[in-house]
Amino acid sequence: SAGLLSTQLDEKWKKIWKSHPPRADAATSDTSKGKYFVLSMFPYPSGILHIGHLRVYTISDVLARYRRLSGYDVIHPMGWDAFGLPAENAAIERNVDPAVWTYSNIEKMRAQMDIMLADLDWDKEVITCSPEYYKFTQKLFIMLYESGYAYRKEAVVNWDPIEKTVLANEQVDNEGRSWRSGAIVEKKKLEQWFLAITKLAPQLLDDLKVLDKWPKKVKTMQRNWIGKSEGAEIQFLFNPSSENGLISKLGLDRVSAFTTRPDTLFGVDYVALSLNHPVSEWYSKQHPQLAKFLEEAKNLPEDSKAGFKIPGLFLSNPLTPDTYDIPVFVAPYVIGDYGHGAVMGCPGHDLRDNAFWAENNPGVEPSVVVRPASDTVAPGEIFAGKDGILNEKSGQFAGLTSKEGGSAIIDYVSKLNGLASKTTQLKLRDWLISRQRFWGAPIPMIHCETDCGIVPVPEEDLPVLLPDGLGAPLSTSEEFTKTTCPKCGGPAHRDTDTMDTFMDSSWYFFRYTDPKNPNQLFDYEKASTLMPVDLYIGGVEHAILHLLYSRFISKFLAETGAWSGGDLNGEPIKRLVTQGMVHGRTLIDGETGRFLKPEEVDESNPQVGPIIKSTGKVAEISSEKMSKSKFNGADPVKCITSHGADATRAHILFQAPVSDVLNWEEQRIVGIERWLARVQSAVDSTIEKGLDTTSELDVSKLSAEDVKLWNEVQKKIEQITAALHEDLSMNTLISDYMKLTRTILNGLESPTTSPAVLYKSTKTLLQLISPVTPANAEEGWEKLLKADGKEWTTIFNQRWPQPSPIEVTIKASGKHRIIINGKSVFELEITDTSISDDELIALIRSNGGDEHLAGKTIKRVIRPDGKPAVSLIAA
Ligand code: ANZ
Ligand code: ZN
Repeated sequence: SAGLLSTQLDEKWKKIWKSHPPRADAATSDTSKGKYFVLSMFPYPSGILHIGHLRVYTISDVLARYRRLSGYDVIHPMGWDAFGLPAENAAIERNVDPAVWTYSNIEKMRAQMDIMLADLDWDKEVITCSPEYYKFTQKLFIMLYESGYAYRKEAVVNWDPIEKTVLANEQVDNEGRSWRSGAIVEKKKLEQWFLAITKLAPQLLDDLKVLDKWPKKVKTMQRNWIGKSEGAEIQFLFNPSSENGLISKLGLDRVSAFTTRPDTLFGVDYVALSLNHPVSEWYSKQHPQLAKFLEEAKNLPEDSKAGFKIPGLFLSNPLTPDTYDIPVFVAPYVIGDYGHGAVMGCPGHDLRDNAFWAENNPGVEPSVVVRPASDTVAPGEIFAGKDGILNEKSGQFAGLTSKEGGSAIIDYVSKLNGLASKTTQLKLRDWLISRQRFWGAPIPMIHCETDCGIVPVPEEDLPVLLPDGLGAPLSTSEEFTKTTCPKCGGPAHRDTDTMDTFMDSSWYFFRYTDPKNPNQLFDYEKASTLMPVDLYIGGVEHAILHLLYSRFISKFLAETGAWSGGDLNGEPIKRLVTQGMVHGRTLIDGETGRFLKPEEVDESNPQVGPIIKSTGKVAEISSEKMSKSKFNGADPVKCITSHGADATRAHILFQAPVSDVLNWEEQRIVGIERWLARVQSAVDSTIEKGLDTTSELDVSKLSAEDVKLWNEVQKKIEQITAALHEDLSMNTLISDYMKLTRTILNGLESPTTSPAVLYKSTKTLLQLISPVTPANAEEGWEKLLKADGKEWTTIFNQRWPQPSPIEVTIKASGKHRIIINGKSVFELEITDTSISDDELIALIRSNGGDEHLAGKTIKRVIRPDGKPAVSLIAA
């Protein structure tokens, strides 16, 4: 029978599932295995479901459906990361309310997820820009504030001159460009809100150890981001008799510097200060030239060699406390908020210091205090290795290795005058969350104009609603800004910053556990039962920030007792899978390098490849990140409308392992379509053969072929289950489906296989494919039930198949071939054909099998029907 087209199948089953939700039947649903939380990174509602979304949501949908079928109480929610710049820009450009724009996009994308047959818990949906949600983002902020994790600080911030907003350090790339606009970021000083993520840095670092189901690569990225350096803090004193006035005016009598190389202390030729170091700032008031330098240097890159020598100012090296001979520079290469914002300059051993020294003290030889352990340094070069030997300039420490020498010097100085001590430093900075933008959660703080300072908005007044507006910053709305102080009732104004959208996404998975709670972020019990997330799937581009912020907030929430913290020290995610990018098939004119539109080539002859219509030459094909300018984008919805959701889902899983780049080639979907047609024809032939729905198989009546088919099906159950349960090898999953379908079709063609085995095998096939191709599975299932004279009930109320291989007793006595893990190892006389498995294993072991089975356990004993052989599967 021709059956329905795949696209018609989608429609048919979508409709039926709407009125008979496949999960409504709580009575039959067995959730004995406990909860399973499958989370996929929620999308930004751009309005278009792109191919990357299709990939991630297919993976999560398949795994959620599989877990549900296996008896887990699954939560598989969806939501929208709905605040952020694009809505605001759309508002400004097109004069539409960002809320209207966002909600209509959400509407469109929900429908697109429906088209892909994603089975989502829509009753748990969260939308971060809805007041019901951001009320609690605001409450979370106040909780952080009240626990001392949120504070205000004047800071030099990264200013994106195009987007006109402050950016977090993380949003600026190595070249100093904004991740948003690509513009070179400027430095500006503003009062900002920070979250003290560094307070939890030790835990964030240590607990990477408990995340044994995270990709190594992601953990390494997080570790490097936190960037813990072991080293020392060294203090350089000002001459107390000098007249620089620092001591009296600022209470400053020293400069502290962090170093990872205390072994180079004898080689300090200068000290350099950051532009905003208190000493730099104080001196800039005395020296107009320095003030001018600071102004200019602000916008210089961090690798600039510029410097300003503070005239007449000298420090002493703690090794020689009374000699004030170290000059002091102000230099943009010193980072203001790393270490102490000061560097002990060792131009003899550090490349950056060397470049700086050469620029600012041309011709003056740097001090060299360490030599390489083995070879020598070429003339004109410096030794910057960390594994040298201290030379004769290092006095009593000469001859020690860098490591020993560094420790010995710290010990010595700390005893001598306490001016050195061991410390560690982090690269991680506190999280700057203030944004001067409109489309975000307003920071729920009030600035009293009388005496109360900064006061949190009382809980009963939350949420602080965004005013209606078309994207202008909140500071421009007097109606929003003007308020009264909750403490004294006097005049006050609201904080006009909104929160970084990473704040919205740092806790959304908690909200899924209790999405409608009107009073709290979530209920303690609910979150403590459902968290941590068992499996999180998303793009590797979120490996650092989103995941680090989520870990921080989750640990904070555990610390404040909002949830139990689970069994992973408050970690929110047990297992993480980062799916690879989807690349598009890109056509290039080899002569000009020009990207070609699909309509510019003739692809009617697959043998020759795509011919460029205008030149008659063959176009080059490559696979590249999808972009409009390369005409290589793919529209998932279009693919689904022409091939059906099932085929599209299977295709995207089949093309590459989940973590690899996937080269999207739509025409290859024909292989999947052929397979799905074979599945339906297996169902049809099973019915044509005459249904035998006997529930118990009578093993003694089975033919050798029956047993073979049966056991192959069982093996596939095992492999497919492993792929879905633990390995997440979704591409081999699809090839296993294809092999199993072949096996069953072969069985159907054979005259000696029995209908009972075929019926059970076909049923099993449908169940196994149901997570990936739900409409085809349901269609086949309905056909089988109908042929059996039964009413349809959904295949999703069935339990996941369990393998039960048939073991057949040895029928012939005499010499048997012994096969271990597929390899024939020796021959053995077996006379007792009714020998038990255990006796048989003992017999094989004692007759030379031990050698082949050393350290292994026997997983399975197979006695092929009627053949003089025994096969052992051992691991
Ligand atoms: C002396 C020295 C000698 C250094 C030498 C290195 C090599 P990591 O490993 O990244 O932590 N440093 C310290 N504070 C700084 C700041 N605020 N801005 C720029 N550089 C700073 O780097 C630590 C090293 O970076 C420190 O060790 C210091 O230079 C520099 F042969 O001290 B070192
Ligand atoms: Zn007040």
